[in-house]
Amino acid sequence: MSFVDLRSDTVTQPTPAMRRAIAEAIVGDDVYNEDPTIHRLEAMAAERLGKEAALFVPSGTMANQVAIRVHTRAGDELICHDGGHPYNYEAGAAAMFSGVSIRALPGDRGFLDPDQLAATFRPSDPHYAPQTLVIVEDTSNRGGGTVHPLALLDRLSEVARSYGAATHLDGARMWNAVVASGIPAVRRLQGYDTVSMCLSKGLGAPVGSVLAGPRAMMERARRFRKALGGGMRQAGFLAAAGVHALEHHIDRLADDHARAAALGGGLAELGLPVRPVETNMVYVTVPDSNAAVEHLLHHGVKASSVSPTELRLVTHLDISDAQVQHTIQAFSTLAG
Ligand code: TLP
Repeated sequence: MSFVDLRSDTVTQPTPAMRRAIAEAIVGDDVYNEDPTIHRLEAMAAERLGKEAALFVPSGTMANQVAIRVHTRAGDELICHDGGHPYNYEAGAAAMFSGVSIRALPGDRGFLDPDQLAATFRPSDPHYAPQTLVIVEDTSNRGGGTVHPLALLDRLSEVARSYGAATHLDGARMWNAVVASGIPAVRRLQGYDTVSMCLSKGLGAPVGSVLAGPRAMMERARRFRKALGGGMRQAGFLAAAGVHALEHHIDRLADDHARAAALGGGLAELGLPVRPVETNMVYVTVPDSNAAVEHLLHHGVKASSVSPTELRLVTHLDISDAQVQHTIQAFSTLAG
């Protein structure tokens, strides 16, 4: 049975064209800094993100962790949303590798509140951990695939800077935010020192993320990437998929957004509470999420349970209009 897999946008298969790009990649040993395809990807990413330099890493988690290590010292505190990825889904790595604690703040739709952020900063005092880093996630995954308004993005980075903290944007799905908002990436990211961007989510590459920022910081980041085991030798095969993704799979994210909107609309028509759909994620409330996952599986649909009463469904490159309709159909028997 072939499933409609809506668990995440990480589940995509490389397209035939992407597979050709991978097969034909010219590669070299990247630990010697000699892989031309990685150099190409890093140059492209730096340019498109409006940063001086970029570094190819195996995962979004490593991109975030290398960024945290670059911006902080052991004993520091970083601030992020309480739904933020480093706080919830990175296996405690910020404590493990950087020795930092995390202060997690609540906020609607996955957004930090600038006033609350400002109020969170404490004076310099031997009692307090230095608060040296603020992480903003755009789109916000747990917030509902939500897109920060530009003024909020700018304001949050200004507040952080005014208290002397560095800023990192977890842009695992930043291209979804760019496409949904119509605001260029360089502008959206302007206030942030570093940015992580995933090639393996909506963009459809099998592996890989990029961290971008000031050149000197990226040179230090290269050392931390090595320390974490992320020096990958002839990884140009993976970077080739990333180059292909940046060239061909950004504009089409609008299709994923349209399909998520159609799916959300269809589920709402069935009477299920659905959070407003902003990008490629649909969060729907059900009476019992584990039972719903089982029911959907039985009808050929894979979904993620994110709480006892909520499911997450994510559209991506391998989801068609017909599969959206099939999914609504599968929910209709659940609702009935
Ligand atoms: N998110 C995954 C799960 O880990 C939850 C998903 O299916 O959404 N930042 C954000 C905002 C993410 O959503 C993710 C992955 C990451 C970082 C980490 O990326 P990877 O999986 O490449 O380490």
